[in-house]
Amino acid sequence: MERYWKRTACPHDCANGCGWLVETDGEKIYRIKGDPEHPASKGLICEKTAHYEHTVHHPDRLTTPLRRVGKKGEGVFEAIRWEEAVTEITTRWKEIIARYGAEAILPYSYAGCEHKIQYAAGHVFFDRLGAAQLERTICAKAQGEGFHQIIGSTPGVNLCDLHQNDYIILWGNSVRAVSVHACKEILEAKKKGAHVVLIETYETESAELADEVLLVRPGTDAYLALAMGRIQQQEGLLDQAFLEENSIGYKEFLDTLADYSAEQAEEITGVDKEKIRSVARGFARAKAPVIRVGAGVSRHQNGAMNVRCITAFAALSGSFAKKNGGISGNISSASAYDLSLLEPSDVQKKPVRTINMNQIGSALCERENGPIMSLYVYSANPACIAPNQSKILEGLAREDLFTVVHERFLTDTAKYADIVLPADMSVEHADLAASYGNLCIQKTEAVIAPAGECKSNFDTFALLGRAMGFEEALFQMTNEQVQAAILQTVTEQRAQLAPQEQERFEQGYAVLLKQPDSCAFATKSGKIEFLRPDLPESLPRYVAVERKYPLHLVVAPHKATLNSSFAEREELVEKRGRMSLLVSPGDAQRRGICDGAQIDVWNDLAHVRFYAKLHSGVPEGTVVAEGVYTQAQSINGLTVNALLSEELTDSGRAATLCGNTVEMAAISEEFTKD
Ligand SMILES: Nc1nc2c(c(=O)[nH]1)N[C@H]1C(S)=C(S)[C@@H](COP(=O)(O)OP(=O)(O)OC[C@H]3O[C@@H](n4cnc5c(=O)[nH]c(N)nc54)[C@H](O)[C@@H]3O)O[C@H]1N2
Ligand SMILES: Nc1nc2c(c(=O)[nH]1)N[C@H]1C(S)=C(S)[C@@H](COP(=O)(O)OP(=O)(O)OC[C@H]3O[C@@H](n4cnc5c(=O)[nH]c(N)nc54)[C@H](O)[C@@H]3O)O[C@H]1N2
Ligand SMILES: [Mo]
Repeated sequence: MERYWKRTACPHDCANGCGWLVETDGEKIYRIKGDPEHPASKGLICEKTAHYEHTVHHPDRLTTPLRRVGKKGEGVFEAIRWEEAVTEITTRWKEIIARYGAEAILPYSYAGCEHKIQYAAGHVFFDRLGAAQLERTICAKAQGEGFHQIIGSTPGVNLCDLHQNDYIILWGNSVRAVSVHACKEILEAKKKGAHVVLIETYETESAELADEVLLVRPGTDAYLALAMGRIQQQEGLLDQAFLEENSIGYKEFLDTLADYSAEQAEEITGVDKEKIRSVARGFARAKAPVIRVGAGVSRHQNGAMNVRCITAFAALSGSFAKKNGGISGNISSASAYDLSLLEPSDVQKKPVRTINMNQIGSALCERENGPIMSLYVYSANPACIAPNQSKILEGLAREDLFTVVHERFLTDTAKYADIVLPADMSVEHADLAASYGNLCIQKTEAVIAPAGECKSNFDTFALLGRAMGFEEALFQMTNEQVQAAILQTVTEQRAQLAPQEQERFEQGYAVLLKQPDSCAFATKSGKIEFLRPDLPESLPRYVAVERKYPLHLVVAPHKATLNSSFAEREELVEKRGRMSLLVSPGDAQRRGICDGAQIDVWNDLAHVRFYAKLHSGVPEGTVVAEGVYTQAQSINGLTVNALLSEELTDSGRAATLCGNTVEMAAISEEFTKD
């Protein structure tokens, strides 16, 4: 059959939102390449998706519904028909609703597919069912809150514009792992003389891009930011005119800066005070300064405050008014779509209980306030990615918990399911792509038919809705019809596109929305709000966090995989290597730990075994776990997530993934250096 290229977009949870061209004959995908006409990704794609045809046509893909015949977690299933699966699910749910009420049913989903229709596909269904609600805050909610408290929803700098900057701070952003495009933009900026600073907890690969590397004690960034503000204040580097015109409460804020000093900053953050002075000066004097803020700094007990303080620092020298200046990290093109069709309309008929997705382990194990009797997981893999893994596994193993998992592969979570439903992939359905690293939007359509009996999230909820007897029009629709219905409302952002751009969007090209003026702050006052008397913390300040164990555990993304996704791809998993903990040589030596040896790592939650990987770029007192591993890839059945607590951030009720502490020891009898 004749092969041709079709335009589509990467569906993964990643700020880049790359454009793809896929080679197909209408039945199979043969090759994937970057779409050179995508305004942000400009023809580049990452190593994970370069051979996405291997994921789409992987022999391990789930292609039929399954019923569990083995023990929970064992992964032994028999194939069943969709009708049987749907009957079993709806029968069990009706029984549970009659006995415990609908709030005993809990959906669990995140951004396995970032595209807007599949992401939100279950919201109306579970609202209609009256199920418990899930707070979807595992990722960057505290980061968002931190920005929101000072600059509102002002969209920041596009990743694809970083080539314009002459001073770039990568603040807790593992750009080499998570964004090939930003790297290219930064390299282009460097060719024109840009200065790049990396502020990190350890020397990531991104250090190769940096002229200066500042390694901080995790969670102390707010102090660093405010001390740099103090230095600018003392050295006359503040942009008073900008602050006067564009902010409120800056005088009150400046009054508090006397509490911060470079000397004390060195003590608290561990960064040399001369380096701190140099960055404070360099950022203020630059013509086009920008700070790319990653989510890592916000994944702490003081996480939203860290982001608020970094943003306050960016404001003091007027960076927002400079060329492509200010903050990058607060941008999203999702609001170009009116997604109200996929959101419950009458904001909850009666209030239902809410479960925070970071506390799923406790929620499943807790019985007193009415137990969760059924869990429906889609586009997520909680057994691997959520905090407090031991508790989650204990909950998932409950014999009386009816678990349904809609998945592409038999993940660790799916192994605990009573019923598994096969999910299709983005090249097999229509959807709407948006990004959280640039302002691109793109309409996608099915390139090939779904594998086997796979169904999209939306089609599955429509089927379940009809089977439950729900009569709403939404449950009678298909992906294509939902896409068309959403696009009928031309939002303000899409209306601003030039006619030829609107045409290109209709034809499936990615288009870039208009970037608003960087000083049109989307706050109540229209200005940067240093002073917020309505918040518990009225001004940005450093909040210290108590630590129990001597080593600070940081989790970080790995470039070869994406959270627990891509575990099916052996070549990527191999590149990543075995489950290791990056340890400073000093901390290792003090505990008699050799490079490559197995170690026991623990805190109040669990004992997890790792291979020690000595790394001179990890400061003493910090240990790092890159990547998300599966149980089969682990040594003792647990991964780093067993050491992460369910504690939530200061604002945003997000995960404190980087705010945990541990101790470690060598395992002498099982010394396995190789
Ligand atoms: N290859 C790959 N790409 C990915 C992902 C992946 O797993 N792999 N995950 C995707 C997802 S879901 C997301 S949300 C994004 C995340 O992308 P980013 O926002 O860039 O990454 P983070 O996970 O926030 O982690 C970035 C860095 O934060 C640092 N960090 C942690 N705590 C602190 C701190 O207190 N101070 C400072 N200065 N730094 C700190 C960590 O050391 C880490 O290197 O990437 C997406 N892209
Ligand atoms: N240790 C550690 N833990 C982490 C992180 C970390 O860096 N380190 N990162 C954290 C972050 S930032 C995030 S956002 C979360 C992410 O956590 P999750 O959102 O759970 O992300 P994934 O692990 O990628 O799992 C997504 C699952 O969705 C499935 N999927 C993909 N597309 C579809 C679809 O269209 N339909 C259905 N039904 N399923 C689909 C995939 O096969 C995959 O198994 O993890 C967090 N946990
Ligand atoms: Mo995330």
